[in-house]
Amino acid sequence: MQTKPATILIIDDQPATLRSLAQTLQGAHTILVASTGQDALDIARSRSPDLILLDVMLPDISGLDVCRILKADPELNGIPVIFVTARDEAEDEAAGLDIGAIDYISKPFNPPIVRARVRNHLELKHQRDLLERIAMIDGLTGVANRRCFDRTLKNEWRRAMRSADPLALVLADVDHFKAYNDTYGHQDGDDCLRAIARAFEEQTQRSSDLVARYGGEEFVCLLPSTTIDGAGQLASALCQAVRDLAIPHQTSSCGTTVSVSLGVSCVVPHHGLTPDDVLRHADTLLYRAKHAGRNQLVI
Ligand code: GH3
Ligand code: MG
Ligand code: MG
Ligand code: MG
Repeated sequence: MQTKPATILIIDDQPATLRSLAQTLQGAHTILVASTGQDALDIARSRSPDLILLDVMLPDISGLDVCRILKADPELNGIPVIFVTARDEAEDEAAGLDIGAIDYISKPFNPPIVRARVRNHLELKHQRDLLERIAMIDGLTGVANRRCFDRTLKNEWRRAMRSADPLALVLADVDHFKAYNDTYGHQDGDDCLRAIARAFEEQTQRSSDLVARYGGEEFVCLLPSTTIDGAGQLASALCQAVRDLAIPHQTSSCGTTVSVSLGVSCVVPHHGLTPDDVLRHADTLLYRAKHAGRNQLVI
């Protein structure tokens, strides 16, 4: 069942219909209302509702076009749209469902049926959101996984390109981790990765920073709006935080405890450069840190 209260956006140009729909659904939900297509789109963008009830005939943009715009927007197309309309011909309903609406309710509507359909669609949305969150988390360490990192990098890249802000990356690889597993066993190896992930999360302070497990014993920190100096300071803190864990590693060539090597890269994204270029650069620097003796960072 639905756990947290849902936010529902109701769009209709008739004040009486808006009122009766809001009354039908009030109680367990936060209700937002709009009477034009443009307002609806603005509110959808700023409030990301869990569900949209959409009239077809509106004074500015038709409800069908509002739905098309929502479904074409990668950040909004996950919001289920239910048409609530006086246009009750079969072809109208088919057209609405064809452009991506999840359901179609004819006016005059029956309040208990509206409530039941809304409840069912909210429950499905809740389950989908849950699955999506699980699909973004690394099962071993609980930090973001590679899929989440790739997606966030793409979004942050676009954002940084628009704002001409620097975007920094820190790539970290555990030193002599094969030897660690061979000496202490895979179970301790897993514990070690969990401890490093936790330490990295503790060091990254900004809500926009992302720590992800990039691969086996590699982690990556994505740092939006961060200069190379800022990223270097964080990388240095990460390196120290792993030393401070003081996890014994007797078969390491670069100390007696577990350590990491890091590559730090920072760019202001522009055309002609791709996220892969920055990752490759960080990887090259990480490789240099390994060759320079490990347990250190290279910028
Ligand atoms: P280097 O200092 O050059 O990075 O040496 P390394 O031994 O860390 O590098 P290598 O790539 O040879 O070995 C990586 C090791 O990480 C091998 C692999 O078994 C281990 N590893 C990868 N994923 C996991 C995991 O999920 N759990 C455990 N316990 N070990 C893992
Ligand atoms: Mg209307
Ligand atoms: Mg590695
Ligand atoms: Mg390694």
